[in-house]
Amino acid sequence: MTNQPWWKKAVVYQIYPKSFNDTTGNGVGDIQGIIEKLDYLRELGVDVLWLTPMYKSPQNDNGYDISDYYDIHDEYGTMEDFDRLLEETHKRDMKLIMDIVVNHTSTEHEWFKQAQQSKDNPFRDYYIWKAPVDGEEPTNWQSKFGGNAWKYDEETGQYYLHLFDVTQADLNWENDQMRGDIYEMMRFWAEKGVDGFRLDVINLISKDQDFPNDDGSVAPGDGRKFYTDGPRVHEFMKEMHDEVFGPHDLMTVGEMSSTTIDHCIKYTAPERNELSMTFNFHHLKVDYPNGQKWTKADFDFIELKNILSTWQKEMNEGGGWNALFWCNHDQPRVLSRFGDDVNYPVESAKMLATTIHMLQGTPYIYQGEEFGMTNPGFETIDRYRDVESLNMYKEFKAKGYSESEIIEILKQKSRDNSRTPVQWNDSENAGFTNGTPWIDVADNYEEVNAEKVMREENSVFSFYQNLIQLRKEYDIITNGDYQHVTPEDKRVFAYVREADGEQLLVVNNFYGEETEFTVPDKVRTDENADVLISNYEPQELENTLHLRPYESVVYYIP
Ligand code: TEU
Repeated sequence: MTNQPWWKKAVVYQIYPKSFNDTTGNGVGDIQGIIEKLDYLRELGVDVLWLTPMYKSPQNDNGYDISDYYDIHDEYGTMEDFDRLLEETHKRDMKLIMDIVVNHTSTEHEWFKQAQQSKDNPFRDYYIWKAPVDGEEPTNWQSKFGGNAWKYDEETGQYYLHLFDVTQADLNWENDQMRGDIYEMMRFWAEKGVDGFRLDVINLISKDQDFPNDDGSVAPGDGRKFYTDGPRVHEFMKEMHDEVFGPHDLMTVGEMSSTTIDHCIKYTAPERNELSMTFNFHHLKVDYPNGQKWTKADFDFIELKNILSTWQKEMNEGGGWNALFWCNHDQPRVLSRFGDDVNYPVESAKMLATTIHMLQGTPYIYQGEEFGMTNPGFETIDRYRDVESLNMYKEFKAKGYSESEIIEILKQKSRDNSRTPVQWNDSENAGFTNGTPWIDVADNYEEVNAEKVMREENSVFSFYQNLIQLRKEYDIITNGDYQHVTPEDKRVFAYVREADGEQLLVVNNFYGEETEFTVPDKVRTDENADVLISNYEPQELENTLHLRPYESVVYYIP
């Protein structure tokens, strides 16, 4: 394939610096710690590293609350360290993308401090301020972290909007000068040589300027329809592209909260000049019964397959491009969520990896996923750290839930699940730190750690290496059409990819019981089929396949 952007065949690795590798002993990961692990990442075979925010920040939301876009947070190191990280990454033929948070800043950002001083301060209009309505909040919109999304400022008698934490004030994208300052900041990083950006909740930046109350048709005070994929969002994305991404030839991935396929096609269709690709979360809400995250629930397997399949098909038809992922720093560990981390940790980790890596799009691996990290199962509230978990705990206590009911939910759903330190080896604190880690290491680090896994044959790590290489070798993984062939099957998720007369059959048993799979007629079983990868001793392609627990197998039919 000529003229194809390089990132269509790339695999990205997400680093959550706070939990990655600590070299100073302060219990928090740092830039030097990332540099130490670059050879490991090179060995895995990933092309791009995405770093979650490392800018100066009071860390109320672990760096998604930025107080200075032009500086590095002290605990992580200095700008010189960052420059060296960039250089060392490039030396190893990998690229580096930064996380850019421009829906909001920390209330400790200089702009907000200025804005708070008076109604006529030149920075006032960089944020969204409203007078009280009947002595109360201007709208009933809820913050994503709980409570009303407006905070009253005593000094100036108005409310400011915060869709997330009260210390994360939403920026006013209607303000031209603010937008200009943001683009200038992005150019600062691009000129340093970073290869792209992951853009935090970028589809929330354009708000309905009428600021209506929500009628509660989805959930009380939901509010999302007034700012999700809002009125001017595509105009802003195009502007950002023309001002920054285009001239610097950047790879960009937008994090899209509660978005639609139509919008994601618009964000990513090349001729529209907005973004390279988008993350959406619909497939990660299949264990949110009635849209409720905070309930302990099994996942809906049929729903999971159908959502992934619809996105595959329609994004392809519309000329859009998906970012593929199971996990990030906001999600529980996928092995604990959709696999079996007790009885079949290795088989199910590999099966899940195959499922996502054989789809069309750009795959993302979240730190530790490549050797099978799990949820830590923290049993007491003092082990949880995330602002969202702690707010939920308070809210549910007030609603009358018992301690154990709340813990059971947090154990399954909390964002802390994926934020425990990376388990490098079986020494104290899993080799993450010589000090006291900011969040506890999961208890299973002696059985599950990178060093141990890398010594084993047929490990989860080597399986990921193989999947990454297959994407490089077989164009069909990048370009093939997609067809889901098991919409009703209660155990199997199988799909067929096709391009230029070639076929790829991807078969995954999502359960711990044996099952049978009848190969659909369209798949040419009479031809010589190669097994590209499997998590068991490979079986030949027959009309009926007997699948072992969590068995996963990919056939290539030339
Ligand atoms: O997350 C956006 C977001 O809406 C979520 O994934 C959110 O964490 C989830 O709905 C809560 O259940 C991004 C970042 O990835 C996240 O870490 C930040 O906290 C958030 O934006 C605010 O910047």
